Amino acid sequence: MRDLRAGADDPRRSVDDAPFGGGAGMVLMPGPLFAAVEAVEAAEGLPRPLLLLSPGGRRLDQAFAAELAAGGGFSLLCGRYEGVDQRVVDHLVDGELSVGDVVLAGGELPALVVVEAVARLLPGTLGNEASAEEESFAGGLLEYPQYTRPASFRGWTVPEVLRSGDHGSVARWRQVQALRRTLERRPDLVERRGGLTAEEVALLEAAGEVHLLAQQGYDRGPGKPPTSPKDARHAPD
Ligand code: 21W
Repeated sequence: MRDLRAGADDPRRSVDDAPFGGGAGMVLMPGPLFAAVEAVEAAEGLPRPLLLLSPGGRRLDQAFAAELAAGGGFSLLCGRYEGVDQRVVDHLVDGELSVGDVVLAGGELPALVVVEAVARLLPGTLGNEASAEEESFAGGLLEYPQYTRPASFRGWTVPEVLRSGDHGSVARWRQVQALRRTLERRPDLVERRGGLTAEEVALLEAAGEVHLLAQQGYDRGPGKPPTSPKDARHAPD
């Protein structure tokens, strides 16, 4: 924690000023930001990369969180107001990171998002070894729906298969649900992992999801090689 104003060089201890060229809002001045970062660097060392939270940065995703967790550390710098002087971007930080296409008032909450995403991947944190493992099994798909007691709540019942004790059927049902949800809500995630495998297409067909498969372009029928909606869309051309 550093007081930005400690690096101000005027009697008013200014850390921001109006943009050159005009326009609304204030811009964080380079002097106080360089001074704060260099003070930390000198006092305790500054783990790199130093990343600026910025709406124009690379979008944070799980793969980048995993990279940061596997690395030797990192540091975060947040802007406020309308942003920071471009010389901070060009000559002080190593990269820029955004948490998504939504406009916030500053980088503090995005920084906490980065810290939490990375922290839960570190060994021995939050007792989440099992859930991290389960996530990697899920292989880039959305999660299947979960239920706990009671088996009936206000007349809404838990799917029978989950109470059957048949672990194979439970696993298949969950995989079908995860595939269904992902195809419906986030087909981009399915594409990113290279489309559906022949086994996954067969599983969805066996579950009666032919309409969903056809709608998503997976309508070649069983016995064909792994396919993707992109291939199928281009097929009629
Ligand atoms: C919001 C800063 C808008 C700058 C001309 C040129 C950090 C953030 C932020 C903020 C602007 C992140 C301008 C998702 C976010 C953040 C504050 C626009 C004005 N005019 N991820 N530049 N969303 N936001 N700059 O808002 O600092 S990571």
